[in-house]
Amino acid sequence: MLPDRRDTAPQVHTPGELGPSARGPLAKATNLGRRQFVGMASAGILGVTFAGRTVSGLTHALAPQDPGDVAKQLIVRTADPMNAEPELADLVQSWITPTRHFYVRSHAPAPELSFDAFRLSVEGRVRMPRSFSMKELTERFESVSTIATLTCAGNRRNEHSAVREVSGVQWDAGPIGNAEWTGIRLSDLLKFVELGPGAKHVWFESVDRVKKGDEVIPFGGSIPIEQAMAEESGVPGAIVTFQMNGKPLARDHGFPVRLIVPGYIGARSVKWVGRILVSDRPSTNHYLATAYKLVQEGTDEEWKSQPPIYRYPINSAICIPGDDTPHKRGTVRVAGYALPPGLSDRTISRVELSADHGKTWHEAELGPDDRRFCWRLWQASLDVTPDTTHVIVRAADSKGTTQPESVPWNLKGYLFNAYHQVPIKVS
Ligand SMILES: Nc1nc2c(c(=O)[nH]1)N[C@H]1C(S)=C(S)[C@@H](COP(=O)(O)O)O[C@H]1N2
Ligand SMILES: [Mo]
Repeated sequence: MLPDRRDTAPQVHTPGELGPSARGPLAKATNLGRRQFVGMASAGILGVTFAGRTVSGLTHALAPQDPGDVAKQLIVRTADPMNAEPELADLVQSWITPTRHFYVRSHAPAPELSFDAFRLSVEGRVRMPRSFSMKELTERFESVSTIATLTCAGNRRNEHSAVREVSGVQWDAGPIGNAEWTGIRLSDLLKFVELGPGAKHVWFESVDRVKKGDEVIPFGGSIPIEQAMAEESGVPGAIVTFQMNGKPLARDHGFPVRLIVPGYIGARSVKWVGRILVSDRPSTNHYLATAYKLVQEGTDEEWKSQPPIYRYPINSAICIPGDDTPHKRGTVRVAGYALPPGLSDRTISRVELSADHGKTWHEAELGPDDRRFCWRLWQASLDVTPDTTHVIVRAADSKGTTQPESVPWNLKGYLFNAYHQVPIKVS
């Protein structure tokens, strides 16, 4: 079978939409000057308003006056389906990412669902398969809140593309965000229906409809049962989530219900989940069985033999400075984020910067919020000279794991986590 090229299909934006000096849809947000952003906003490219939903969940609740509405401030990479990321300088203004600056990554248009009518079924290798209304889910089980970073496996794909063109949404370093997620433990739901023999993987299936050639399939995936049942220091392995940052999920983020799997790539956090199926094997859904793998050539053999990506690796990015304004010799304020690998025993313990092509490294000041499964913000006053052409960042975690200096190219442009660098002009 041929590998899926669905999320590598040509994008709807024409180069002109991003402005004359941008390199078409591949242009890095950081290359766009302030004036251009304002221009884009007035042209409707930024500041796009997405309709959120209230818990009443009325499908007609689309008007901007609805309380759940979220006015997004994002750079739209593709509008249909919606794929958008924040300007990097906006991304690191706060440890909790406000929903308006939280990226959206959707493979198909967001379905319009009613809170009152929606049902989630739990079936497969369970003793009491059944479906739940949203009211039952929210009222019958204990409510839990967890802060966790969600990151797309395609974060920084544009850097893979700089080596050798990778098709797909040309993400800069913005499809990542740290939010508070409120819902119920997946483990509580599974305990309620009682796991049967051979329960090894938990599949999630969305009610969205992704066009794939002649077929229409739901987005889906699965996680191992150990992850579904895990709970470490109060962080559940997976949360059946209704709220983001204290508000009902916006439609683009999965209203009325999605999964959040702390430590796993964003693709495993299935939005608009309508079916949970317990199985003795990993999901056969395209997005688990075929996509989201690291392959070089893309032969049938390679797609089959590679394992699905579950956890994300350590990463970091410079978000400020994010434009090409020239700096004077002296100190420059540099800021960004660092993400520990998606493992329960890791946090970020060191972030280093270089302004001299990696000859010397300067330690950045780490932000106070230091939590497992969460990014850490950092900043520094870095000395720059006229010899400085780039600022480079690299992070290390609490077990001494560091970022690789470079990473092998892969066909889909996933998990780019080499040292991040931004160009800087010093006069
Ligand atoms: N149903 C559904 N769930 C989905 C997706 C999707 O396209 N459809 N995209 C996934 C991917 S690739 C990512 S990175 C995250 C993005 O979540 P967000 O849009 O809320 O930021 O959702 C995941 N869940
Ligand atoms: Mo993703």
